[in-house]
Amino acid sequence: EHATDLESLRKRALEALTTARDRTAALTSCVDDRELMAQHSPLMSPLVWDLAHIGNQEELWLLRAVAGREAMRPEIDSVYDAFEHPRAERPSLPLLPPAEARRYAAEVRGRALDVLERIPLHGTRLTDAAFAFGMIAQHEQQHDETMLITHQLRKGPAALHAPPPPAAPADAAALPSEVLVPGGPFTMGTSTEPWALDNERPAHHRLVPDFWIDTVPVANGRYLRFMEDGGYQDERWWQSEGWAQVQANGLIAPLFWRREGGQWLTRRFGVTEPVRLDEPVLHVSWYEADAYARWAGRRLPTETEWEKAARHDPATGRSRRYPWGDADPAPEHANLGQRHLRPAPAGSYPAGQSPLGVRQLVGDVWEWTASDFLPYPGFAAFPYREYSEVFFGSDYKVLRGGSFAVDRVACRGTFRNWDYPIRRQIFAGFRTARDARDV
Ligand code: AVJ
Ligand code: FE
Repeated sequence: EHATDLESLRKRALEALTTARDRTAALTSCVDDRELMAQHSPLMSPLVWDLAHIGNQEELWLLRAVAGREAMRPEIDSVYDAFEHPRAERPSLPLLPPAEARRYAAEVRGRALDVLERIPLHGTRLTDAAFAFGMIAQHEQQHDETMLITHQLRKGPAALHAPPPPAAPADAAALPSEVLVPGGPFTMGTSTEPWALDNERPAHHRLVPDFWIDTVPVANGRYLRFMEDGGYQDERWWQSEGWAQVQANGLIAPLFWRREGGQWLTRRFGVTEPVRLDEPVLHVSWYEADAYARWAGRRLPTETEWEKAARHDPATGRSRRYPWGDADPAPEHANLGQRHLRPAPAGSYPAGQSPLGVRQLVGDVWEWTASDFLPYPGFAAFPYREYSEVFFGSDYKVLRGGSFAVDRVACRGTFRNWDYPIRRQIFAGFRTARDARDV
């Protein structure tokens, strides 16, 4: 039965790698070569850098580390090393031109699938090898989300198209605004999920007091009330670095919003449209989320609270893989995988709700949490320090849940994302919480 597990891991790896490559191809074939080479924002790499970096990481881990092969093109390693060159610098590097980058990534993939097929199914090394394939599929999907952000920042007419998500279910308007999550012990993180990354490990116990959490992510309509109440003009709601960012940049609304003819418009992948009041707010910084919460008399949930709301099953006391249970994400559970290029209305996806009725924890928008990105007790860097360890500390805030741009291979109840609290171009929104001790 061990062999069967490994065989199914192999099948999953093949499927995850193929899904990722199809998405990479879609994101890099919808614009011309000039646009692939261009830098659309100093915050982002040229798309063609992401493309060859995806291939280079795959070569490093699957061909060189797992299979012990020689470097195919040792001279390009430094160009595609994210730590050697910050994003702003990447357009001036000697990048492989689009056709060559595609050829390189395809050649690496051909060899990697060969390795996947031949790798012995017995022996301890396989577990690490199987992890490496999952890690590389997740890595490619993470860059596919990064490339989608580049598309969102790009000027000019739409290059990407997708059908909208389904309308909100009938009960969305009648949902309670918040849900009480009972305090007590709960298991955070995982030691058993095969493709969980180092920062999600190990499973450990945490104790949280009772707290209330929003049933759905904060929607544009509610965020507009903060704006109309002078939220961006009132220093009381802001942490000092956030207030400085508001002042320095004249912020009055989420990124991509614009006021015209008495209404708020937003631009999404090249198309301008009115802001929808029932849609989760998107493209706000951690400081904006934090200021909104303070204005509302609430706060952001901690990362522990978020994970308890998403994974704790009060009936069994067990932590599950997803809010809906242990089953892999299906389209009825969550808005994932760039199937729709926008969040679904707040209150959507009743089939994906937690046992306590919290909705849209996974998919739609990344959710800012109150927490800094820190290691769990017992953390061990794997397979390399630069994946997570070098980012631990107070510079980064944790985001949870995954956006509409995330593939299911790179999202779990335990999955942790992180970014600088000033970032607004990422597909991030939030929900709020409050202590229950006074109630
Ligand atoms: C986990 C999304 C913060 O994009 O910097 C990609 C993922 N790590 N290549 C990032 C990642 C290496 C990472 N985030
Ligand atoms: Fe990377």
